[in-house]
Amino acid sequence: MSRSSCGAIGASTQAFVESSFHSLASAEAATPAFQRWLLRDAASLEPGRILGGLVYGATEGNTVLPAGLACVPAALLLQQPLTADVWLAGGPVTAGQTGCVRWRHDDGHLFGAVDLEEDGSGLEALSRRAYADLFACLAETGFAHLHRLWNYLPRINEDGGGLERYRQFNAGRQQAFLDAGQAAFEGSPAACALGLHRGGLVLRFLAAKVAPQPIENPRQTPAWRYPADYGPRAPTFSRAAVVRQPDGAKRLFVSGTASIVGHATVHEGDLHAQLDETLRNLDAVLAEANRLGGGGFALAESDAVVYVRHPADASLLRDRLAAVMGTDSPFLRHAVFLHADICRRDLLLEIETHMSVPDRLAVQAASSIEAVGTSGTAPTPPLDEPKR
Ligand code: 3EB
Repeated sequence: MSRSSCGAIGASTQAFVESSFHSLASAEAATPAFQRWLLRDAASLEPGRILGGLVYGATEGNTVLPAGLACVPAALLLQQPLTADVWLAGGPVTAGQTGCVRWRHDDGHLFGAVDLEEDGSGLEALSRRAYADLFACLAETGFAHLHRLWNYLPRINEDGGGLERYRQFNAGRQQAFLDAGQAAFEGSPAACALGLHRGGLVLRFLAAKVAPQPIENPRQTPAWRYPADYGPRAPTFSRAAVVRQPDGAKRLFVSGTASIVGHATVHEGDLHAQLDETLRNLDAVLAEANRLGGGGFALAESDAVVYVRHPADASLLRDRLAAVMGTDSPFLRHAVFLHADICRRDLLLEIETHMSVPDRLAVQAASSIEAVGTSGTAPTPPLDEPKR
């Protein structure tokens, strides 16, 4: 099992304290935040501010990434600049490696990355091994709860010797969850799974010490309950996860969402109708997250990734999203469009998104205990300034 270098996650086998934040101004609230940045701005952050994150459009070799950031090696569409979802550190960062998993954590969060080339053992075995190491990493570091997983693999819709490669991946992933005694069905983490045209098996993940609240979509069969028509083992993910942080932030991670109603693909071959159905699914999952998670999440204010099977479709998708969401909405200004295969042949696009909002209940509780204290205003998300 060889490792393809992709990203700058700490690679030592021994854990070590990488930074101590001695020069971090106290005015910069220590609230760890997951924010979307232009890579060129993220690259000017002080070393040590970054816990982890994803760089969309970066590939091994084309960019030197700041420590902690890992690439998503897909082509950016629509001439977009390199963009990153950056997890800022809330304190000193410790980095290490467990098996094939490179990881970094502060007190509250762990970001991990796996990049594996296929070695002839088959994608099912490779996926099972990658996830076994991922769970070993969580056990070793004490970050018990997976909040979000990004899964990327090449030729996702191709046959892998009697079984579609996505289905092989699903088999290995689910088995690893079962092997590790992790929730493989109800309560599984938010995730996405896409086929990229570069890289091997690529996993990125966020884990923490607090449990996420899993969210399902009332319009869709839970993926972990998909019938065997979609493969011998079901995919292992929930439609979304809400996370209440002790620091008073509330986060929503919405899994990859596509034109699926119940468990069936709808609007085969119709790009506009697939987008509209995807938006209905996103609205439904946001409504469910608001109902179960205390409210405050708005799709038009979230940071999305739009995966597009045929690059020529990207501008149509952007125009339609602009009409629905507003050209000046944060959604439109921040959305990243990537070239990727969706995990069902008949799907033309998939959208995932996330956002952070103040947790009103936690903020009220904190202010009733302590009327004084540091300014709790979170830094403005960096992409709100420049017009794109
Ligand atoms: C779907 O709804 C579309 O296998 O982790 C979306 C999100 C999809 C996550 C995964 C797959 C995954 O079934 C595909």
